[in-house]
Amino acid sequence: MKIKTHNTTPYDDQKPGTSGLRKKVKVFQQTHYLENFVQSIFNSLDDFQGKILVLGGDGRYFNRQAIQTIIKMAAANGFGELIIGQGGLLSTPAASNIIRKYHAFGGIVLSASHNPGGPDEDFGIKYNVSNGGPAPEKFTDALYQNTKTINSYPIAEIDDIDLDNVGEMQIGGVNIRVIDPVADYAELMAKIFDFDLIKQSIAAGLITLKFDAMHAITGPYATHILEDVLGATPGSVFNAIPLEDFGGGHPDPNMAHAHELTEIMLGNNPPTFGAASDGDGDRNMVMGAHIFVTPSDSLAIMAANARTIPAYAKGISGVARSMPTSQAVDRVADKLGLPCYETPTGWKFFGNLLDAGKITLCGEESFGSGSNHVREKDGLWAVLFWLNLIARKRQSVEDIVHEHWQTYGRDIYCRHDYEAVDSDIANGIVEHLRNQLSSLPGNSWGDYTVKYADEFSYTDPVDNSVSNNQGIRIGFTNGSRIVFRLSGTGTVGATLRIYVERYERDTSKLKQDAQIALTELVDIAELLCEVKKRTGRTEPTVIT
Ligand code: VG1
Ligand code: CO
Repeated sequence: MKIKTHNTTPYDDQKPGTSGLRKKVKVFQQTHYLENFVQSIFNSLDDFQGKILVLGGDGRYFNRQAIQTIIKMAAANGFGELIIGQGGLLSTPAASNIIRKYHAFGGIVLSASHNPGGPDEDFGIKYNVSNGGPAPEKFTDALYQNTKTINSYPIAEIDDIDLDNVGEMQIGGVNIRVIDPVADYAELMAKIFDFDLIKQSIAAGLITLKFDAMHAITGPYATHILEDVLGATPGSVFNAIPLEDFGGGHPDPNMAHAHELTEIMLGNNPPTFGAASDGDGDRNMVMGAHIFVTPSDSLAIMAANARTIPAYAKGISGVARSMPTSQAVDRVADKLGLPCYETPTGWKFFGNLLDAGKITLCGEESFGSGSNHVREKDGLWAVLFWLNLIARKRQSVEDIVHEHWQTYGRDIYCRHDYEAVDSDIANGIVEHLRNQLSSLPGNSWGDYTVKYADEFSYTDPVDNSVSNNQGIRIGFTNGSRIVFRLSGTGTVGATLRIYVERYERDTSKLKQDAQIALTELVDIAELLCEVKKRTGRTEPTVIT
């Protein structure tokens, strides 16, 4: 195998965000841009010679080309074996599973997740470590330092690899395996859930379902598992063919972007269950007939009912949620006597807790939930969890949610996103909030009196690493909260996220409309952050 070394110069914008490096495709297409980042990953690793690297992506535009480059660089850097999803495809949770199952050294996942795809849209790249999870901050910080000094990279001068056929080949001492992206994942799901029971419930008509794959990676996974294995009517999975531009849409499973599913579920004669997933398959939206389940409630309901699922029948060790996620799961943990951890946003912070066995389930308000079965959030896993739960309880989604609220009270929740805000204005908003923190406690607006106001920082209970500046929290004496933070996954300007929640214990008021119930808090949020005033906008870009 002939190896060529290219000289290069650093780019100054390769700092990984919440979930890897995400940029416009055009940025990645600059000379040596992708190569610099990939080589900086390899330069941050020790002792990987001869070991296994997993490669796959969500199939968006530039995926195929990037994979070929990475194969040649991984071979030149000395990896012994590459395991690649057929067509260069692997959902994020499937990649995590493959890394774990085949004891790989790590994996590179190509995805910009819920961001749009296409020549003028987004691409992304992320490194996952040997536990199958996103590399921790310690690694991404070192990687960023390496991107600033990189001056060369080696690349193998070999032909492009045929990724369309499953098989194995040896190229210059490197073993290259192209595998079915779905098989290992489907096998894992069958071990976790009661497939026979779900199958019976579908056959008996207790469960009818629609799954919107949003022209993204879960199409083949969901079609195989839900239709072929579990017997859902053909066509239950729609938008099932992955497209490089996701059909022009945002592959983001919320009511704004998964509007086809939303119309079905809120319309006439809906099926009993509806779900959607995102670009790379790690997010999920769960709906029932005429009801949307907030991701924070979904996590709480899963925690409360974990014992109904075969893999968690013996109970769970603990739970975790990201800081802006509602406190619904905390109430379940409290009642069940389970430890509950509050982490910064991003799945990488759950890895240590899962590895140490401190938690079994975890989730985020951003339509992500998962368990110790892999080290990424997992969209289809959440869907199967709900199907298994419905089949066991023989109740509708609506009844399950309402019963949960009756027991625990309801954390009424919503998130307002202001996207593509001028970065200086966004930083000004954060600075303005920061300056108010010390004077806020004690201030009142109507029923809302500030109990605490701080900037979240996290000390990992396993390795004691500290992560500062993880968002601004304003807590009120009645248990309500407002959280502000800037997104770390956007590619244009800055995105301000405002998370609002209010706890309702009065059983006669549980079914209120969230937007109405949160009006006052949303007004207080504006008073504090002045996003409308400072940007001239009249409403958020997206409300979820
Ligand atoms: C967003 C979400 C966060 C999630 C991250 C990656 O990050 O808020 O909860 O972990 O996306 O999800 P941010 O920094 O933009 O708020 V995925 O499905 O895009 O990999
Ligand atoms: Co995703």
